[in-house]
Amino acid sequence: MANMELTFIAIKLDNVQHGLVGEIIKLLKQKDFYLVAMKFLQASEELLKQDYIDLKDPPFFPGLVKYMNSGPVVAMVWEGQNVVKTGRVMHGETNPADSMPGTIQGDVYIQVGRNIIHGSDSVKSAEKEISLLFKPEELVTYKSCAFDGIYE
Ligand code: DAT
Ligand code: MG
Repeated sequence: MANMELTFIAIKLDNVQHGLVGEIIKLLKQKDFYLVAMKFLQASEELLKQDYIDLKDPPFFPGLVKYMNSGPVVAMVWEGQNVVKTGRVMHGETNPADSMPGTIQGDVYIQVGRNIIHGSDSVKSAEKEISLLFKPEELVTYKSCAFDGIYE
């Protein structure tokens, strides 16, 4: 099927503390994406530096790594048609102040440096992020009994 993709989505620590993990899973599931892997971890500085390598030059990089390393995240892989793009639309803009109500960033948070959700911005970066966080055998791909009702 065209554009059947995997994306990497991580819910950051503040959101875990605010107890919104279930809400975000509910939204993605309600959209009929499939959850194919999930783990709860405190990402090491090395892992974060690798994941955010493209952002190593801006001045906020050390603060970003420190913030992300300061508590747990729920890391997930979701599957579905155009899930990378749709995941980003549901995520909202990088800066919560630019995000529309109805998006996760738009509904929940205020400051760019303290945002709550990470979603891959391309199929290529999703592949990289998934391989950083998950072994291939940790991805549980399956055909949902609802598949034929969701896709034509
Ligand atoms: P996104 O999280 O929308 O994919 P990004 O990949 O450009 O955005 O940035 C990753 C994280 O870096 C973002 O969640 C928060 C932080 N960040 C980005 N731009 C920032 C800025 N101007 N000031 C402070 N932190 C920033
Ligand atoms: Mg990004």
